[in-house]
Amino acid sequence: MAPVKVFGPAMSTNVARVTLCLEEVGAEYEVVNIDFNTMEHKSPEHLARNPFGQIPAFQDGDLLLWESRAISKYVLRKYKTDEVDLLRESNLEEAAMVDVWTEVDAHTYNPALSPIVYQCLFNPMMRGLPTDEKVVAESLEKLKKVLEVYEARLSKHSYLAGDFVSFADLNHFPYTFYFMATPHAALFDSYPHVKAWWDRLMARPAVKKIAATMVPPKA
Ligand SMILES: N[C@@H](CCC(=O)N[C@@H](CS)C(=O)NCC(=O)O)C(=O)O
Repeated sequence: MAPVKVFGPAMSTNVARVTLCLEEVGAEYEVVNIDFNTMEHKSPEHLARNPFGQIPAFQDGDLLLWESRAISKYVLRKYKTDEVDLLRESNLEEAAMVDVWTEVDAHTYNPALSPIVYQCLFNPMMRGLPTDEKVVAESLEKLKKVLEVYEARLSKHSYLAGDFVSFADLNHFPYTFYFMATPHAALFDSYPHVKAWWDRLMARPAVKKIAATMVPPKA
């Protein structure tokens, strides 16, 4: 059977979310680069894959999907085994906790952390824009409050949804990976349980493999 295809640059955070899930389940896949410089993401071919002209897009035979979290969940359901079950859908309560912390990543953690990544890394290194230190300072204050909640949670459980690694943890990988390349990475040292959780995630073979494809621009 032809491998599934992920469309988009491998270093993109939303692409990395999908490829990490594919690695975790051991699926065969191909990453097809989409060139933003030539506006390939707005080409008719790509708009047929994602009508919003964004990456990632995903193809499995006749099935075309977009939205990185929806694609990832498709992957985790399709390739689920007794050994690799990252959504925990056979257990109502565990699945609900996976959903809770997946939502926390999307709506609370990421909005606090990602502006720091944009200001310290993506804007200066990829767009030639200066770092807005006011945005960074405000975001750091927001992030500290979020990390206090994470510290309390992770002092009771080894992973966010419970004592098992899940999609909720994996979702945190792409932006946190880039955050660790900013001058503010040491912030995590103040939250020992969060730091230990992050180190556990980074030690996963699938995470190491995807991290190697991301290569953060030097701050
Ligand atoms: N919610 C979407 C966000 C996708 C997204 O924002 N992709 C960006 C790159 S990371 C993009 O394609 N930007 C180009 C554009 O919006 O025109 C997902 O998770 O897949």
